[in-house]
Amino acid sequence: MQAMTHLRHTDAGSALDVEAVRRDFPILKKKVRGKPLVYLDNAATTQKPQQMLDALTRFYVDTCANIHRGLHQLSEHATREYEEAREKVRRFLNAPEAREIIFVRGATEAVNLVAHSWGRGTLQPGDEVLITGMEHHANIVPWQVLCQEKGAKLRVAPISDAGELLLEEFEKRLGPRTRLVAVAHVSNALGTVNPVRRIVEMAHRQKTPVFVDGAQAAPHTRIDVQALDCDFYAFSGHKLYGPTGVGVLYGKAGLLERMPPYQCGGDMIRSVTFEETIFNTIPYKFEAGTPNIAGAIGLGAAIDYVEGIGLERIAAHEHDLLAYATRRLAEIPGLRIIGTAPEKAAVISFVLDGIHAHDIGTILDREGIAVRAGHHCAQPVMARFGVPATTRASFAFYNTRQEVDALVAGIHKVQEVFR
Ligand code: 7TS
Repeated sequence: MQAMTHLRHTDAGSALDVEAVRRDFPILKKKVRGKPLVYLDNAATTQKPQQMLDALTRFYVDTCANIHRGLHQLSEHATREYEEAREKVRRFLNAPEAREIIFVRGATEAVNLVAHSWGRGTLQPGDEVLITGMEHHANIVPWQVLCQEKGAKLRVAPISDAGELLLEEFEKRLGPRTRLVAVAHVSNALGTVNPVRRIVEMAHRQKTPVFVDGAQAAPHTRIDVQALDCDFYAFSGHKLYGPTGVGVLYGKAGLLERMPPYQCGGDMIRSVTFEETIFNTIPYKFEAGTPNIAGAIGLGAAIDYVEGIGLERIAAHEHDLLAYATRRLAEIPGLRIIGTAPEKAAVISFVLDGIHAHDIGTILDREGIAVRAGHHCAQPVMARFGVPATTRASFAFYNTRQEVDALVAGIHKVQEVFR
């Protein structure tokens, strides 16, 4: 596997050879505004390794065909690769069965699928859905709309000043009417890692299923849906070094089997007459129409790539970057980090005294540094901390301490402009 070349055996064990991995990402050679690109917007989307791009090209050049229908060789080949990708995702999540893996458009579609299919069939007036105060809009709005339609109530467990979920408050809101808990594994705006295993234990004591939004977790840490015992888990391919337009919903087979289809059309049917349609079995019941075949295959290649490097090695490198960047940023006068939970992924949101995040983002861009500035689709988080927006640097395994230094130098420039 290619990633063996990325391991540098040192006395301290095998560390990630960042310069070698960087060579796998063509875009990282790019100059932006005449400066080397410093890409620190990985929570929005990650860059793509050549190995993944090659898998996409190979599909379109060598095996392009529709799946699950043609008897011809190309179609059989494409079907096999698509189903192999499903198996790669199953292994990646340690899901018990491949039929529990549904290919969707991304984390957002996964939430909407569960809200429509599970939610419409299950929620009654007076029921409750419990979320946390650190959710991305994608894990708020579908539940809010569902609750409004059903006369149910959306409840929110608050977070601390450090950006941690207040577990006792969460537990207080978990009652006999709670039909579902929906929680981010990792917050995109704060970086907080939620104690999902404990949350699931609490919810299951009430027989309440748990949906985990893993959009920001899957790229950074090993996921084991059996160890977590969550009922649903969702993530997006494009944040995991894969293509845009593909993502995954894992659901326990028993739940998925009881859920009605989310969309109707080809592949999700077994037989149709004008009087009646018999639906296909899972996972196909939830994959109406021609799916993103190339996307799924690309996602499979991205998973191969990430696993070749090793999630433990990725987490260790990113943890080092986070610790270094936190220390360097904390030294800057007038800078406040928003989100200081002890358990964090490599995301740093910050505000600067007297300077709007958009100005910071614009000036950093002139230095070739890409960060996100705004509310990060988490407006309730901004409201909780009393800020209109933050600037967010989010790291991937190809980032370096030198890039953190470039960010720090860029922030000093921003402060000079506004002095
Ligand atoms: N959930 C979380 C926690 C996210 O961070 C995001 C996207 C989503 C869901 C939605 O993912 P999608 O792939 O379906 O769009 N977060 C971000 C972000 O932080 N900056 O840009 C997108």
